[in-house]
Amino acid sequence: MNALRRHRALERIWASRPGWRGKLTTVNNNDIGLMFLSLAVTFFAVGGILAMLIRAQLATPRSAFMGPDVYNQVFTMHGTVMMFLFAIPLFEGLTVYLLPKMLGTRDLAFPRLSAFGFWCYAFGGSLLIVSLLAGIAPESGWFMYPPLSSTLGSPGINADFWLLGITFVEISAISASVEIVVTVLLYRAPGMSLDKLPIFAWYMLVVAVMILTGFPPLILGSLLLELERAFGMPFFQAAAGGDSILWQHLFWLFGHPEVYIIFLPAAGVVSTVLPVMARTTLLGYGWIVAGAITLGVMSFGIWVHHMYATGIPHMGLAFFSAASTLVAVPTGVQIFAWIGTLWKGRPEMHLPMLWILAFFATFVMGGLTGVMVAMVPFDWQSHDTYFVVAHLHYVLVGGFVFPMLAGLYYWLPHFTGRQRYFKLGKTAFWLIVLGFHGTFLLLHWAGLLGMRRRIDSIEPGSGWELINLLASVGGFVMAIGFALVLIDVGVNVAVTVRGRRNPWGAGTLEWAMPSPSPSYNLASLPKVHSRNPLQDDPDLPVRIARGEGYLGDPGSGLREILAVEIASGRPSCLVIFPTNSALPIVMAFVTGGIFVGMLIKIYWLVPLSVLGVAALAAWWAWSLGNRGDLGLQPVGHGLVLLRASEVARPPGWWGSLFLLLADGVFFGALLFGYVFLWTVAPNWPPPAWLEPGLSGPLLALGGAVLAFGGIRLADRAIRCNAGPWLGLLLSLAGLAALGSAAITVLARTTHDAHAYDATLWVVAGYVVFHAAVAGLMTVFLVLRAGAGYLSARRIGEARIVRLWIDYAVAAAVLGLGAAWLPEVLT
Ligand SMILES: [Cu+2]
Repeated sequence: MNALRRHRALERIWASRPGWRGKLTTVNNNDIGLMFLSLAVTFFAVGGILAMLIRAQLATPRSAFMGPDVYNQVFTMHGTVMMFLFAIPLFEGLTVYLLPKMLGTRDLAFPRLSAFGFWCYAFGGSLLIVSLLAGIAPESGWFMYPPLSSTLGSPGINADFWLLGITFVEISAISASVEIVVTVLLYRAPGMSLDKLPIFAWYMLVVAVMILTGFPPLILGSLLLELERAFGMPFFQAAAGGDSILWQHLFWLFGHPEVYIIFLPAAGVVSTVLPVMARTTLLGYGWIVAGAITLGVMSFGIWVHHMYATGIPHMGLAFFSAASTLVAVPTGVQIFAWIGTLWKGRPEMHLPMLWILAFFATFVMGGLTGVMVAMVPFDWQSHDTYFVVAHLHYVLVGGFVFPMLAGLYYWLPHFTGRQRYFKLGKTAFWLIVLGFHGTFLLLHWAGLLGMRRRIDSIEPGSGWELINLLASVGGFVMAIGFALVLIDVGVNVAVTVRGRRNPWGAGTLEWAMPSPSPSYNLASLPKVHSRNPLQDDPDLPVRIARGEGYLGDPGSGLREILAVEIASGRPSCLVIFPTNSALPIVMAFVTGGIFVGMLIKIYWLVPLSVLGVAALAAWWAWSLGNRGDLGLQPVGHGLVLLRASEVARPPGWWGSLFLLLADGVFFGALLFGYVFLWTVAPNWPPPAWLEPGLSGPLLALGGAVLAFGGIRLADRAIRCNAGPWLGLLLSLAGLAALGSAAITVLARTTHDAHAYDATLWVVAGYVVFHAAVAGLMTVFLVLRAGAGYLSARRIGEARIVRLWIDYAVAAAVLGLGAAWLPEVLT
């Protein structure tokens, strides 16, 4: 078979349906990546317009351009759109598009989950835009502190849009992260051991794990605040045993790691682009990986530096101040490695290189003001002033937007396969960089002169007028620059001539395919021997296209892909990917019912939508797997492998594991909140502790033993090719008992009397929910066993269900134990 016929055959297997309808049913990483990127850029434009409105309002003293109500919505939405609807989705889009290519594989793990994530983002984001257009947008600032965001400070529907819309969007961040982790761990070109990973993939792995551990506290916080607003459960009301500071903890437990979640993908772009621009290899690969991991871990220990002004004990202040300054060390390691790379190479001043230099200058300045605000006495002076606003824009624009522009111009030839001739890029570069510093360098001084953030007008005679006028001019210059970038890229996509395949002479595998890339990415999977396969073997693209790698024979008509062993990169099994489907968009739409039901207070829609999602998920999962043992399959070069459905730990098991990691962090944050209120909140202890009684603990204990033991009995039966019915039945009974034990807790408390009762409601509700999920999965397993999908070899599904049952048992023991503990102790 020649290269062209192979290309046509693979396109038939992997391509999306033509036209816009194809976009609704696509599960292909190229389409979904581009959809993510275009939507994120659209939101960037929205956020940018909002920024221009802010600068227009503040350009002159006592401006009548906007009233305070509108202004509150505008600055809240500017921050919200930029952080949640632009920065994170842009990173997701870039990763969905590039990661499989760089890893030398054909698609991202769980393609339908990618599509589901995208539609959740699109629907959730639109919800927020609707609120903006209707003039009922969130107005409490992008970090939504109660009581300003509770019914007291924001009685309308505004804050609900934020809490529900952002949580909806965050489903896409969680699902993208699960995919990214599993892709980096399992889906790579054969031979790509962990020490040969492209540096970009290391960064993405760290970021994805950070999202899985950093986003759940915010999802919890949003849920609690929404429950307080909708049902009067007083988590954040001091009079009823709540504490508004709890929100700040939950928010910044997310919010500080978020800063690094935004910075690290950009650092990944810099580490990828810089060596190519300097015509050399990256200096200190191991050090950079260690630096990124350290930064990821440390970022979870410093959230309190956003809360110095809330009356934290002095010991705590000293600890968090020291920890915050320490973060400069792993960041410094990366910066020195980059400088060293420049030093040993011969840098060429192409546009991506210019943007990296702008990043260096800006980000280092933002880092230094970061060390300043890490100091408690200085922070007390500058807290909530424009100094902090300027600092965060240096870090986020300098540390994210500039590197992403480097990445845009670096990968543009790959995205479009065309040559640039309309060279607006350099003009845009100077407008953006000068405009940016013109705006935000000056605003540091406004902050030091006492200008508070979020004020809707400045007074004549305050001494801030000239600074603000110049800052507004700078802001508009920057906006013109961004408009030029958009025009430049648009022209490049539309009219120019075809370019060379690898114009920069890069060594990573995304340049080993035609550009723009075909739907299947690689016609065959190469064997990898180093970090820069293309530099070792310039003929690699031709040999890949000729089908000389693995899976070069498209004869099966299926979407075939190889999974590898995590550390060594040796091929471990053959995975068949699902084809185009409308299921993801339908499921995202039904998921939307949960949020819209809460938003417009049609509460019956919520459980109905949850049931709908469960039914769709079951339908989704039913289509996987096979009814008979297929045995070893040839994948090329004489290698034979089992199908993923016939190994004990299929990719779905790993996906469940990392999803449960996020779930566990959510639950951990909930227990943290419980302990926090218990020890810190005024108006504790509550009027009475919950009495365990006898029936609840007995049910829980028996349930835990039955559920845990039952699934193991079933597992053994499946391995012996016997019927798993008894074990599954015992497991089901056990899960029912666990759920009932949690219901006894609900029955003994009233949800809105005290923050204590409200917390118990959420804890018990969490236990009931997980017992129900594990129970439904067990029923699913019963049906699958009956239909012949399980065998001694096809045990993977049972192992996935076992994971969820074990988690439900652990959550029940911990949660119910925490509910009954205080009464036992007193
Ligand atoms: Cu921070």
